[in-house]
Amino acid sequence: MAEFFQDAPQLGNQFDDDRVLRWYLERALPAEVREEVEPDLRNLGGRVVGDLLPLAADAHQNPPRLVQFDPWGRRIDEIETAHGWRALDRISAEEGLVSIAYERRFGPLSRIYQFAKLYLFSPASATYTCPLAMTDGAARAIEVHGDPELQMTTYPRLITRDPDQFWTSGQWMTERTGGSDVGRTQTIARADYGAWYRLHGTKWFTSATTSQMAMTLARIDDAQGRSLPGSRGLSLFYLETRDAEGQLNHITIHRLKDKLGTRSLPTAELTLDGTPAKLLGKAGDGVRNIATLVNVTRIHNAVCAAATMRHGLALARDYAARREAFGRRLADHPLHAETLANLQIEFQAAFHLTFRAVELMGKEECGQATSEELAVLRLLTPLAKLFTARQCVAATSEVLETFGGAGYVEDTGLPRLLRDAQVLPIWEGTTNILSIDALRAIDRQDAFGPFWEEMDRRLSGITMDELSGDVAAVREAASRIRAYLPVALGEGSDFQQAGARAFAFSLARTFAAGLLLEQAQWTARHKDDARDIAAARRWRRQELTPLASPDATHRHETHALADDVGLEVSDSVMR
Ligand code: MFK
Repeated sequence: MAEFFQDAPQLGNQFDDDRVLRWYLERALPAEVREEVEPDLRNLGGRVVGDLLPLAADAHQNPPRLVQFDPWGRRIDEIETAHGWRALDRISAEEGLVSIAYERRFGPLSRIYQFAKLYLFSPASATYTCPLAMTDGAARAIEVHGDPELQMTTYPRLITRDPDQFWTSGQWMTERTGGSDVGRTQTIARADYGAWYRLHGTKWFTSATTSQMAMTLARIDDAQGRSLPGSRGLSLFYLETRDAEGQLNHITIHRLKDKLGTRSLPTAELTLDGTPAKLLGKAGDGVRNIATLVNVTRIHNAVCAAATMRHGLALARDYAARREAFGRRLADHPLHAETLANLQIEFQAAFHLTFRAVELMGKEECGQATSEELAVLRLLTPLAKLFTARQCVAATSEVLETFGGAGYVEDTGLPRLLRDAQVLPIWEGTTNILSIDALRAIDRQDAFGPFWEEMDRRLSGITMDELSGDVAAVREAASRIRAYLPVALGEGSDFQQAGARAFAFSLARTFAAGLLLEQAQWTARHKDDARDIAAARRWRRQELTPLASPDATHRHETHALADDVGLEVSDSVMR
C-alpha cells in the first residue's frame, strides 16, 4: 500500500475567495468607487498568496536581533531585522496602506478602502500591521494636534507611497509603572527651547522600535523640578529616534522583549536620556490627545482580529475539504461542519462590527459625521476592539483544533496564529480597560442614546417578513440592555466596574446582531442567497445579553472566590 501523506491547506486569491468582504463592499461602496478599488483589492488578494506570505515567512524565521556593541566595543544598539520585514515595509508604502486614508480620494469611503486592504494584508504581514497602525494613529494625531511645522515635515512622511520617503511611528506609552494606568508615567520633560523639551525616563514596551519617530507621554517639570501628579500632569510629545548623523537620539536600548507571539516585530525596553521631543497640543492634555492615536490603533486591532479569524477559517475550510477521516472528508462530518459554521458566524459578526466603526471613522475625519455619529464611534471603538480581540483568540484556538495534531506543530505555521492572536486583547488596552472605556464613553459623551437610536433605526430598516421574528428577538435584547443601563451606571464605581465586561459584550453582541440582519436582508435581495440569513439567525439565537447582576451577594462571593477566603454557607449561597 502506498504511503499516505496529507496535503497542506491551500489558499487562493484572498479577495476573490472572501465572499463576506466582497458583498459588504458591494453594499457599502457605490459602483463607481468599487470599479476603481476592486482591481487593486484583487491584486493585493493575489499578492498575499504570491509574494507576501513568503516574505512574512522570512520575517517569522528571522526574528529581530539587538546588537548592542560594534566589534570594537562601541555601544550601537542596532536592531537587525529580516529581509522579509524590510520588504513588507516598502510594500506597505507602495500599496498605500496608510496613505489611502489621508489621500481621501473617495471622501469618507477612503477608510473602507484602506481597511479592506489592511484586512487582506494582515495575515501575510508578519505583524507589520503593528507599525502601520501606530503610523496611522500618529498621522491622525499630527493632523489634529500637530503644529504647522510637523504637518509640513513629518506628516507627509507618514502618508507617502514612496518607500524611500516612508516613515513609520512608534507609540511609546507603557512604562514599568503600568500599561493600563498611564497616569503613573514617570518620564520627565525638561524645557529646552520653544516647544522643544528633553525627555528622561524608561519606556517598558516600545513596539516597532526601528521606526523613525514615536509619540510618547511625559510629565513636564516646572522651573523648580515639580510636576503635576496623575494623568493631568501628562503631555503628548513627538520625537525622532535618530539624530542628523543617524545615531540614536539619546536613547539606550536595553533588550528586546521575549514575547509569546508577534516575534517578528521588534519590541524593546529603552531609556530616554535627554532625547529632544516636541510638545504636541496643550501641556497637560497628553492622555486626551494620545486618545486620538489609540482610537485609530484600536480600530486597526479590530480589523486585524477579523482578518485573523477569516484567515484561520480559510485554512480550516480548505483542510476540511482535503482531509479524510472515517471514510469521508472532514467537511462531510456533521460535527466538523458545525464547528466551521460556528467559526464563520463569529467571523461575520466581528467583520461587520468592525467595518461599521470604520465607516464612522471615515465620516469623522472628513467632517461629515453628525454629533450622534461621533458619539456612536466613540462607543463602538472600544466595543469593536475588545469584542473582536477576545473572539479572535477563541476562534484561533478552535482553528488549530480543526487540524488535530498538525495544529499543534510549529512547522505547519498554525500555532503561531494562536500566539499572535493573544496579543490582540492585551495591547492598545485590555478587555477590562476597554470595557471601562465603553462606560466612560456612555458617561462622559452620552453615547448610549445615539447608539440605541442607530440600533433601532437599523432594525426598523429590516422589512423582510422572513426576518420579522429575528428583528423582534434583537429588539428584546436591546430592551434588556436599556433596562439595565441605570444599573450599569448607577451604583458607584466598584459596582459599575464588576459588570462592565458583561455589559460591553452585551452591547457588542446586540449591535452586531442588527448589522448581521441588515447584511442578511441585502444578501437575500441582491444575491438571492440565504447564507447571511442563516448567519444572522444563528447569531441572534445565541445569548446576546450575558448581563451580570453584581448584587451584594454576588460581590461578596466574588471577593471570597478571588481571594480564596472563607465564605459562610448562608441560605442565599445554597439557593
Ligand atoms: C507585540 C508587542 C506587544 C507586547 C504585548 C503588549 C504589551 C503591552 C503594550 C502596551 O502597553 S500597548 C499600550 C496600551 N495602553 C493603552 O491603550 C492605555 C490603556 N489605558 C487606558 O486607555 C485608560 O483608560 C486611560 C489611560 C485612558 C485612563 O487614564 P485616566 O487618566 O484614568 O483617564 P481619564 O481621566 O478618565 O481620561 C483622561 C481624558 O482622556 C478624559 O478627557 P476629559 O478630561 O476631557 O473628559 C477622557 O475622556 C479622555 N479619554 C480617555 N480615553 C479616551 C479618551 N478620549 C477619547 N477616547 C478615549 N479612548
